Amino acid sequence: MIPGERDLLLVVDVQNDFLPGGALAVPDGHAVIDPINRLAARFPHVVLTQDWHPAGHISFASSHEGKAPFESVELDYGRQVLWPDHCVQGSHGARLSAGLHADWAELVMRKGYHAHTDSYSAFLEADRNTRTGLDGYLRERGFAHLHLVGLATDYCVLWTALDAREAGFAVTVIEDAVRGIDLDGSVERAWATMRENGIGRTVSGEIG
Ligand code: VGL
Ligand code: ZN
Repeated sequence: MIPGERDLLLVVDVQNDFLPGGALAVPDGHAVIDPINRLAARFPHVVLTQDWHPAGHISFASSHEGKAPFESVELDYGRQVLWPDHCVQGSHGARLSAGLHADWAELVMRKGYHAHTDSYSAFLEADRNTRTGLDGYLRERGFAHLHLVGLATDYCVLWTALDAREAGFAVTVIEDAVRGIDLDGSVERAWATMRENGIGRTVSGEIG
């Protein structure tokens, strides 16, 4: 497949905190960087997402008395996994990896900036009601097919893929350019859910 004008490479959350040494390091997370750089060089259009939480964010275990990271709580919008403090606005951990070479990216879409709502998805926050505006932006730009890469397979990539599909885009996840956190088999479940929802799966060698 050769990327054209209606194809977009959507690079999810390739930030220091999700990479080795980061606050919420995804196992083997650094392995996505080389394939993403190769892909980014092939796509005429690239958009990046950036998890961008205020200090004291509701998704942080430290914001909930007696709770530890990777436990969960029931919030008004449903169940929320609690994470170590990560991707705090302006911090080193929140920065996009310096190893990422995609200077021609046309938009950096920040998400998760509302103190009381998380947002794994780059389209729709965890209340499943507040929209980020990305759908309108991509539609206005005329993109039809989103090719997803980045971190993490079972959280931000999964939810972004599902909401992109729901919004009517064709969606393909590039498996060697994603890695997951994998809490209780969540990576396996993520791939199954994506398959059931018509999301394609390919490898980076098929592109370019
Ligand atoms: C993510 C957990 C918390 C992700 C972001 O990028 O997948 N996961 N915040
Ligand atoms: Zn987050």
